Amino acid sequence: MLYIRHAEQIVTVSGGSAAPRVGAELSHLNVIECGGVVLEGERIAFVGPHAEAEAYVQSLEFDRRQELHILDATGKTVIPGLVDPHTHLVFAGSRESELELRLQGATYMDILNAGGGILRTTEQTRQATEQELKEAAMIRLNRFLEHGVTTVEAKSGYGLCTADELKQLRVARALHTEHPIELVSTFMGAHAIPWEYKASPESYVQLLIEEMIPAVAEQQLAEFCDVFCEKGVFTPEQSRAILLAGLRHGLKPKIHADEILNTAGAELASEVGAISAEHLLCTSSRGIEAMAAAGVIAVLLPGTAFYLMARPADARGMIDGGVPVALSTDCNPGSSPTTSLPLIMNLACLTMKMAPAEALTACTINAAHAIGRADRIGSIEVGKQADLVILDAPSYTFMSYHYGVNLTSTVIKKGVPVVLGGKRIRSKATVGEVGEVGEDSWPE
Ligand code: IZC
Ligand code: ZN
Repeated sequence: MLYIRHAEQIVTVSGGSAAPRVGAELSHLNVIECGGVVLEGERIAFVGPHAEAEAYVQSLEFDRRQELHILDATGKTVIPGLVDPHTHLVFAGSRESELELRLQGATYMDILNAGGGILRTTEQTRQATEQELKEAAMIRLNRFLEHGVTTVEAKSGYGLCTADELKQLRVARALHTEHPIELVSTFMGAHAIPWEYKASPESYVQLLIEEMIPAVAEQQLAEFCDVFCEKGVFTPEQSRAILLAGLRHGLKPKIHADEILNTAGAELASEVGAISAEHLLCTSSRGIEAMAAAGVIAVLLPGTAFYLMARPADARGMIDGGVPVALSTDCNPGSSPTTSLPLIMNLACLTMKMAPAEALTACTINAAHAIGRADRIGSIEVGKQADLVILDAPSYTFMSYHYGVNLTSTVIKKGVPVVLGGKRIRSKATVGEVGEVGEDSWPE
């Protein structure tokens, strides 16, 4: 057992597991000022004010008290482990030259149309072995973990042929078992039209529908199916056909919508019953209304808008219009090469005028809803999985106040400390090993 004792603040984000939070609910964090959390195995056994936590611990039977390890959190803040619901985690190579091209005036789409961008990463990913892809993604996952992220969604989409899409998804599955971070996989073969289908994009759509989606579903390599619905990539009609094919095979729809231009992607997400629509930089008020009516979660990526020097999404219009909002890094080698979800929270506040409380909800319980995991993660509640972060700060507001600074002190995944003093301690720790890191003594 692990007792996180005497925290300045515990931000539980509790009471939102049934449905994603909308409107004013995004600000309801249910903060306990001065409290404790007790973890038993992989679960949260108790959370409450300090005096009650002490009493709970005192009430434990002698044997269980003997095996209690203590992490003193005086002056610190406990938050749920952060959840990143949109990443392109598994890829080979890098695209640093595109930054310079864009600074000279080229656009993201210019670069893609010239065979760079996603197609460049596809070339490199096709050439990489599973082991090489795994090692590269492992480094990114380690950085995510050091920033307090304990669950990550990972999309394929740099294979763009059956064999290499399956390869990417197998790497994600292997990482899920080998790394403390949990991965949730999305099939995104519809990320770009590969060069060999440039003259016949419809044939690629057919390949997606008839071969790739059935193979992914049969091998149970993904839960979701995503499409880059954008002018010059997949049309709304193609996107609809792909997402409906995914649905027929049990893959829930997600959609990259209205990122560069408004193609009514938000409306399409609502029509097909997508769990989430992502980006939404150019979504119209009609799109916002459609998403609110259908309960589609808006996964906003202010880091991508920042990095592409574009106007960010209308987060306020969405929150005030009743759309549940989540946030993500969009970690990818072209438009958002970052693993810092706390930086995304800063950007959400400073470029989209989200309040610090809204940003935290958007990176915890609403992000968990966006990947269908809110029953298990995203808040600090008894019975939920013990995924927690201890910040080196007296209040959660410091996460949005400091920027470009990592305040993550301790990360606990499934009840096991995996980051201590800001450093990863081991990739697969066991609870039995915790003694060496805590006070390991019983408070009288
Ligand atoms: O590799 O450019 N927008 N897909 C859609 C991306 C960005 C990732 C990339
Ligand atoms: Zn993306």
